[in-house]
Amino acid sequence: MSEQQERLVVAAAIVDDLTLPTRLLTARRSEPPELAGGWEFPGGKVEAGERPLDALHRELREELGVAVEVGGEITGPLDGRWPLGPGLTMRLWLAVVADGVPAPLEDHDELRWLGPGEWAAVPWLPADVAVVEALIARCPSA
Ligand code: 9L3
Ligand code: MG
Repeated sequence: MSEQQERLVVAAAIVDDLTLPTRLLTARRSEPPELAGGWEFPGGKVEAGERPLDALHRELREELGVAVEVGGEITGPLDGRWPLGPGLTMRLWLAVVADGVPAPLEDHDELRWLGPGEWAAVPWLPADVAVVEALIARCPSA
């Protein structure tokens, strides 16, 4: 697969506070069957012609019913992106809820706020584990 055909996924680490986060929102996937039961950072694929941050706001509105304020990006090892699998990479930003109360409207069957010391305490999707570790390292109050 050529570089141009790589699909980009965007996701958010939704926290309670952008400066000193102590709580992190995680979402349990309900589909597809091979990913169901795994916890993830909510988000999804960027559509053709869509800007990554526009896609992030769209996905969070669709999946959780919230508007967010986006903070800093948590960059990964692939030119800032995180590897997800063949032909798929992810960009991820810190965010806080600006409007609405998160609810599992689409693709998830449960949401959970993880408190200090709990951020790694759910079975994250394998691809998200390295991101959680980077996030914990960056947030001393996690
Ligand atoms: N994925 C992995 N971790 C995440 C997200 C949002 C997505 N935090 C993977 C799961 C799917 C693919 O990326 O294989 C596309 O995600 P979606 O559009 O089905 O949410
Ligand atoms: Mg999604």
